Amino acid sequence: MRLDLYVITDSNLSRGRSHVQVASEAIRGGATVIQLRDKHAEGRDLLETGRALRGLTREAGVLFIVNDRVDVAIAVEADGVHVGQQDLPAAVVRRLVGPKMILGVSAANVPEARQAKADGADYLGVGAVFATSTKSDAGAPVGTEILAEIRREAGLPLVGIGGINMHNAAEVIRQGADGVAVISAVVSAPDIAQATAALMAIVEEAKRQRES
Ligand code: TZP
Ligand code: MG
Repeated sequence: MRLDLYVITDSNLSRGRSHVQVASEAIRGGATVIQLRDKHAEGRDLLETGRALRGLTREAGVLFIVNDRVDVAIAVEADGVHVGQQDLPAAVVRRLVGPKMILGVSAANVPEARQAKADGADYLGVGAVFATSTKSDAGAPVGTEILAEIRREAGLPLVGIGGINMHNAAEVIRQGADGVAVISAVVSAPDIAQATAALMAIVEEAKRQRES
């Protein structure tokens, strides 16, 4: 599971570009994971979009995760599904999707991370690391130090999420994240592929430094 640069689509922040356009540009720029996230789409539209993204990601060898919608994730044969603390409980989702599908869970602290692991999570999305206006209920920023703590305590791969951009992504990696998950830094950029590639270069360089 290569979590290095996890791009989450959001059609409200994409300057009119569709999920498919955003995803294909992000893939071109080197994203390693694409997550389909749409809080407003009707099931039928989401299914159609999910099928299109499944095709694109499969062709590119990029992981494809569906946010919240377990039913859509199963129907389009996504690689995984991601749930937050207010969605269906991770243990229930694990039973629904079976042992093979990747299960991602959002965690803001050590108890949530431990519970997610016990419930069968494969990776964690930890945040919001920094302040963000993208998600209105993201809560107070948790900062970067918690990343190392959660990694130690839960022992699961993790991505930092929330307010991550070119200026702070390296710090997230230095603190022990396996990757960064972003919406606005990529999806709202004038050139999505270029923004993805620039962020990817920062993540890779921070990983090299961490390992040397
Ligand atoms: N979960 C926690 S913060 C967040 C989500 C979905 C929003 C991330 O968006 P951005 O624009 O990268 O801050
Ligand atoms: Mg959710």
